[in-house]
Amino acid sequence: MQSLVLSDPNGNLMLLAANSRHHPVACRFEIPALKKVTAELGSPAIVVRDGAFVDTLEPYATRAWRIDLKPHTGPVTLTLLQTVLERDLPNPETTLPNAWRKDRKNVMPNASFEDAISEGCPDYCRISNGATVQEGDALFGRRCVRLEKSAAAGYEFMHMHCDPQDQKPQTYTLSLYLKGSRNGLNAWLRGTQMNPEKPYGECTTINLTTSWKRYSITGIIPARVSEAIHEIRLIQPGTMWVDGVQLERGDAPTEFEE
Ligand SMILES: [Ca+2]
Repeated sequence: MQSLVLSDPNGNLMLLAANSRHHPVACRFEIPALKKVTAELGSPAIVVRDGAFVDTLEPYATRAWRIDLKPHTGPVTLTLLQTVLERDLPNPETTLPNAWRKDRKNVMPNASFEDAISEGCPDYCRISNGATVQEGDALFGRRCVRLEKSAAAGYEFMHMHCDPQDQKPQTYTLSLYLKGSRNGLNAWLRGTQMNPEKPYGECTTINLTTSWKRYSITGIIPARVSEAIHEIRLIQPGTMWVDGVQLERGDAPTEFEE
């Protein structure tokens, strides 16, 4: 929270407050001589009690309050008490450099799409308009990603960002579980920085089934790679579900770890 009191030449006071972070903050403003607070911007009616008032500022909220003080002598202090509402804090994985979990077998963050700070979009991923996070019917945890392609041209996709920062080129295997709305539905899996000398990186075409099945590709990811995109595309009209993505060292997928 940032807060500031301004005054004009006539002594009128304005209290400004801004929440510069992505979580809500419950605030208590204590000003001993406080008589009245009038909201000028972005706040409901404020009740002053015992020289203090409270408000909860949503992420990136701004407030402006006109302040009236009782007669007083000497300087007046403003005390701002803040409580971060932790239930809304994002998963710390969202601040991973290079989106790489270097100490884990599965270096891919948010590997089963349980975290979605922006509603409908899994953290660390970029998705096309036909893709969304689905609540329920997941293979791991509560959520999976659903891609729905209409009969129109083009394709639906999800890009998963993860840049391994190994000192030397390293063999990795990318695996994930997929399910289709019909047997034979076509999908395409690739790693743009996996065997990057290939035109599309390492890739494979997949014929989906209507039950969850695991698919994988293996290749060498260069040292200290950047902009490594791991992509799954739905090429034909239909629906595809995705869960349990794993990027791990070695040339074969091992048991999935969240
Ligand atoms: Ca999941």
